[in-house]
Amino acid sequence: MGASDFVNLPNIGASIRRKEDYRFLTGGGQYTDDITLANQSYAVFVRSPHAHANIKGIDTAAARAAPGVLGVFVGADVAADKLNGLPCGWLITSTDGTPMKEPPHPILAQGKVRYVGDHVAMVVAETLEQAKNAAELVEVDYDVLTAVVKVTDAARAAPLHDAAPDNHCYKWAIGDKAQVDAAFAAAAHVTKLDLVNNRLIPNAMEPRAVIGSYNRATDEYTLYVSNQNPHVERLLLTAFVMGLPEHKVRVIAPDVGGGFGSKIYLYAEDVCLTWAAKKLNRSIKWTAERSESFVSDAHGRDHVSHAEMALDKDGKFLALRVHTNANMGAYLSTFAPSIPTILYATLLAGQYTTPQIYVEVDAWFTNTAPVDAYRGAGRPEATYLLERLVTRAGWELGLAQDEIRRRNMITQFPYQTPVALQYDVGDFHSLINRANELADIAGLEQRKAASRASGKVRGIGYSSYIEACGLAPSNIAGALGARAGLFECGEVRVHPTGSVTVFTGSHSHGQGHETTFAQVVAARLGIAVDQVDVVHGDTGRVPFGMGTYGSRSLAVGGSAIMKALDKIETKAKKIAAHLMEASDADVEFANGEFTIKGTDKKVTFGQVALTAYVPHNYPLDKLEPGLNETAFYDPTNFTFPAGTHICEVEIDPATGEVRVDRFTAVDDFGTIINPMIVAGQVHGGVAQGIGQALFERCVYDEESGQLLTGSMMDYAMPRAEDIPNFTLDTLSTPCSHNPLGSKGCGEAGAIGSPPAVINAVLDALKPLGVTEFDMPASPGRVWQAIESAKH
Ligand code: MCN
Repeated sequence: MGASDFVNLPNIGASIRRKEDYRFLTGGGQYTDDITLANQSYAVFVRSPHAHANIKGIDTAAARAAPGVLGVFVGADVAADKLNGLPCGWLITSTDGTPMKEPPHPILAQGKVRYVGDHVAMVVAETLEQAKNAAELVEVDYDVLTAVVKVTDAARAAPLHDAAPDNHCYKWAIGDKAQVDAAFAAAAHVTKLDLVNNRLIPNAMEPRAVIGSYNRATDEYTLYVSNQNPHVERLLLTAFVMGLPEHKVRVIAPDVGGGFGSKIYLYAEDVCLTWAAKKLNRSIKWTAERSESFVSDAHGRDHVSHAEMALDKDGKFLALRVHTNANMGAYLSTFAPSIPTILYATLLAGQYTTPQIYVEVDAWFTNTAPVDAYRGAGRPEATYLLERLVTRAGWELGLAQDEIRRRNMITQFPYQTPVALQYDVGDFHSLINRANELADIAGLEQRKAASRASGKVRGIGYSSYIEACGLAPSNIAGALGARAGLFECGEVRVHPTGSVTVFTGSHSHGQGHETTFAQVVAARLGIAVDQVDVVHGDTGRVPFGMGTYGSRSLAVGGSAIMKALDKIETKAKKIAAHLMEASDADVEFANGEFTIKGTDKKVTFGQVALTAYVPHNYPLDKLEPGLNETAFYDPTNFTFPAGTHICEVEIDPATGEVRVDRFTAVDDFGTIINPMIVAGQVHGGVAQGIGQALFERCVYDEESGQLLTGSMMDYAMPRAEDIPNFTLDTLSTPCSHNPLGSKGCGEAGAIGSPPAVINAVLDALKPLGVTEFDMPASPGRVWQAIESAKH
């Protein structure tokens, strides 16, 4: 079925309440920590208190002798058992043709620690309290080394790894430098900008948690883990680290309380518990404390960039030149190298016709927690840089924020950017026009005057983003360095009574797949949504899967389900044709009924399902019994959601406090399955974007490498009172290459919003002489900027 027919089916575009709400709102969710296995013990990790140190010795004798202790494991035990380090799933090749530096990432430190929170030892005991007490008794003799935390200091700092003597991981570039330089030489105007994209700490509501268990009778492991992609977790764990056959390990990611990217990765804890479960023949649980999450979850962003835009005298973009230093942290996390390259630089065309773009990225190791994908993963960094630069260029040329954007927007599709991506569809002018209407630009001057009258300043900021979701055709991903395919798998199992169970390789951890995927299946089969259940997150039940990230689940996972439904429909038509004594070519299927053109013959979907499983009247020579189909779908391109976000802020110059007064987002997600769930996704994403723009900033002490923002007291997350009621709308240009016409929506809010907020802050502060500002615009920093501008 094509996307144009699909969008008109019942239940598509319906704001059905989430099937999972009853479970979650009544406390019925089952998260990893809620699960207790027979014979369960508890693990506690001894983590490095130093950012950079050699380990001279570890004395575990007292810990081993402590009450209830079952085992104490250190790096030497890992080495003795010949476990590999954590693998990196993406290879970036430097401009000189050499592969990125890929130092070992041991699951327990091998002679050296490289960030505060690095894993030194694991203690397993009968109770959590006993494990904690024994962990206190592990004596580690450290020889402390100097630490580096800032990406721009890495080149001059003491090396973290033998494999990277200058702490340099790779230098990567895209675009035609000579053409860009020529365009700059001929430009009427050049706008320049230095900016920092602040490091963020993910803070999913549910901390990471793991239970490792082993069955001696069958030689099988079961791993419960709060994770976004259980099959990928299993593949990395078995094939790359432990050398186990995959079928001997079952990974279950039950209800997961948010991930935002931070639960994509294979972490040291996951391997340690699986490994020790067999050694001790016990099931073992570990649940991160919040302070452990702060130091050990993969962080996000952390770029320092210089950008230049060349323009003609009318404000048309001629060329863009960008250099970015990206912080990888102490080790390469699972997909880290791809974030500041493939998912960042390729997005720097934005919505604009900039004919020439050249981007250079240097990635560095520092004594900080590893950095990897965090909601948006590279695209927020690209959007922030570009949308700040565009607004600045407009101001320098005396053009309003919407005007400079309009002058440069792409209008012809498909559009090939100079940085590899090809946008299939879009309507950027309609998005900005609608956003302008909803944001009441006409009333802005009056609102500014009212703010002034009360001693405040008011400003407005635009951001017209485009992003790439549903990564990516496997062959292209492979050519770009991915060490995995990026397809998805779906299985549709029709039961004899006509109800359906769908198995998807995507993982829902707040996105509502159990509802929206059920809507897709119910719409196609003409049955009620409550007749469809969705199963995910279990390698023992789902055939295969690449998981959830990059807002891919509907566009890729949903398309796999659509392919399986095509197969179901084809087979069901044959059964129906047999029942109606007709040719299957004459059978039509709509609204759950099979009919024969030009006759009044019909059979229902339920009758066909029953016939498939009770094949008394069945063409067994031509058809197998059963109605159960599996499909794999490999996308042929990214999907390209786009939108314009407009933020309006009011600032009190006396305190530096920024209040977001209005936030308008008009987005194009193609065909929308459930508008309420999509709005929820946009709300969450924009709230996170406002968090980055106004509050959140991970700070390490530059001398000691200690994490200064290591708790909720020091790391400011946005609260409900910080977020206004959003004004949202959507327009649709259906994705041209998947059967749903849908584009991803899960990250758009976090991608589009930060530059809108900061452009608004700068607009408001212009009359006070403030011209530059790095996120977050927290009161102290804004007040400081206002004071500095006075002198
Ligand atoms: N949807 C829809 N119509 C569309 C697009 C999506 O109805 N045109 C629905 C989907 O069917 C799905 C939801 O909206 O129910 C999000 O879909 P999609 O955009 O495909 O994104 P994913 O499901 O792949 O979710 C991943 C995305 C990412 S990458 C991050 S990070 C993120 C996010 O989703 N993390 C989240 N949203 C989150 N929401 C919660 N509550 N928790 C997280 O950790």
